[in-house]
Formats: sequence, C-alpha cells, structure tokens
Amino acid sequence: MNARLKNKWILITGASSGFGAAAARAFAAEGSRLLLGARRVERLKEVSVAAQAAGAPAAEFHSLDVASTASVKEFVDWARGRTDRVDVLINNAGGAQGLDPIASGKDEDWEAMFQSNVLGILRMTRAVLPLIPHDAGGSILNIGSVAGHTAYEGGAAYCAAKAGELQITRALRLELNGTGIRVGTVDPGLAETEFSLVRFKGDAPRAKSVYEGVKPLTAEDIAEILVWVAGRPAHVNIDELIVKPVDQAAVHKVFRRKF
Ligand code: NDP
Ligand code: 8X3
Repeated sequence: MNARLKNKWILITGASSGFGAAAARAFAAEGSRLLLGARRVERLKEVSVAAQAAGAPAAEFHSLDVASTASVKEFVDWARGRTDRVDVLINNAGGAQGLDPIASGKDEDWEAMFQSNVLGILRMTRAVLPLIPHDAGGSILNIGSVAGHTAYEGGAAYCAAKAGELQITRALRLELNGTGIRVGTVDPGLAETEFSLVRFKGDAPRAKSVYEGVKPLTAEDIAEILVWVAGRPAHVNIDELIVKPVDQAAVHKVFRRKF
C-alpha cells in the first residue's frame, strides 16, 4: 500500500469497464476515495461495490457523458457535493468507433471519437481543475494510445484523436508549470478490454480476433501503472509513458504465437 494515495480523492472517467473499472479497484486497494463516472450507471454500481470490497473508504458514482458539456458540469457539481478537492483526475473515457478507411468513414463515428477522446478531456480538465490542490501531489493523468504516435489504416480519426490527446497533455503540462499539479499521459498498445467490442459495434468474433495469438495487456496492467504514476513523490512528474505487450514491437509489428 502506498501511503501517498491513502484517503486521496481519485476521479476516474470511463469507470464502467476496462482500464477505468480496474483502476477503481486498484486505487481502492490503496485506500483511496473514488468518484466514478460513465454513461452506464448500472455498471458503475457494480464497480463501486467491488471497490468498496477492495478497501475504498468511499466509492461514489454518477452518470457522466464526457461528450456533453452539460453532463460534465452536472457531474462536477455532484462531485463538489462530496468533496472540495480532487487529488487525481484520470481522463480515461474514450475509445474507437469503426475501422473504416477514410473513403467510407462515417461522420457519426468520427464525431463520437473526437467528442470523447479529445473534447471530453478538455471539458473534464476545465471543470475539475479548480478542485485540484496546488503543490500537494495532485495529478491529471490522461489515457492516450500508441495510436496517437503512429497512424494505421482505418484508424485515421482515432489516431488523430489520440494524437490530439497527446498534444492536449503537452499543452496542459506547460500551462500548469509552477502550480505543482502533475500532468502526464499513459499510452497503451494492444489491451484486451471492451475496446474492440465497442469499435466493432458488438461483433464479438471480430473483436476477439484482434488478440489472436497475442498475450495482450490487461486492464489490471494499466491500472497498476496508473497507481504507480499517481503514487510517485509530489515533485516527480511522469510525463509520457508508452506500454505495449512484449510481442507488439510497434503498432504494425505484432508477433502472433500458436497457443
Ligand atoms: P472499454 O471500452 O472497456 O472502456 C471505455 C470506457 O470509456 C467505458 O467505461 C465507457 O463507459 C467510457 N466512455 C466511452 N465514451 C464515454 C463518454 N462519452 N462519456 C463517458 N464515458 C465514456 O475500453 P478501454 O478500457 O480499453 O478504454 C479506456 C481508454 O483507453 C480509452 O480512452 C481508449 O481509447 C484507451 N485505450 C485503449 C486501448 C486498448 O487496446 N484497450 C489501448 C490504448 C488506449 P460507458 O460506455 O458506460 O459510458
Ligand atoms: C488502442 C490501441 O492500436 O488498437 O488505442 O489503436 S490500437
């Protein structure tokens, strides 16, 4: 257990599944207090129960759609009713929609990806910043992706969105220099969560095939890293961290084994 995280308030967006839900459980095990947001409230309720069982003194949840400024405001007003400080903001909500080449891409997919992965981070950060204490180990951790570093076919809008996340993180790091608020991005490669199921609109066999022959990262791997990053001493800022499965040397270079 890291004493630096005990009783700290951790706000996690996209906490209803994948990295966000695993992060809730991992910070809970450190004795942190949680504010959890996502659109699927029933799933948040399950995560909250699991987090309390894992040791969180508080694991509160509320509906949040980061694609809506009104929803973000409503969520942060709700959070203010529970705490006057947020020690760690984890901007995790997001994902991909479709894998179409630009020639057949759909406006609704492109717009959804920019809403959640780009504008969602801007909205949440603007709304939560006044609650993050200065010079006290506070952090804003954004979830990026290897897709923000390297383009791939069918990924134009998602790669652009995650490249946007990277540049937002860098701009925020500069803007907050001198406040003592830490800013960083954790950028994973292949990780098996609901990510591909969402990308392929519920096509489970297609989603499964993404990880065929690979031992992908797990949600718990990323959660462990988030706990480590947030738990560094207050003067240590992990700016940018890329993490991939050992068999993924690059976005396009994945060694597939016969298990
Ligand atoms: P999941 O699909 O399992 O989780 C995505 C989470 O984001 C869900 O909790 C979902 O909740 C939430 N979410 C999506 N859109 C919104 C929205 N508009 N408002 C609020 N919450 C939203 O996938 P991951 O855990 O893998 O994804 C988490 C983050 O990690 C994403 O930003 C993704 O792009 C990124 N990432 C994923 C990788 C992977 O390979 N899995 C690799 C690199 C980065 P709900 O639907 O209930 O709102
Ligand atoms: C998710 C990883 O490579 O599927 O961000 O885009 S990738």
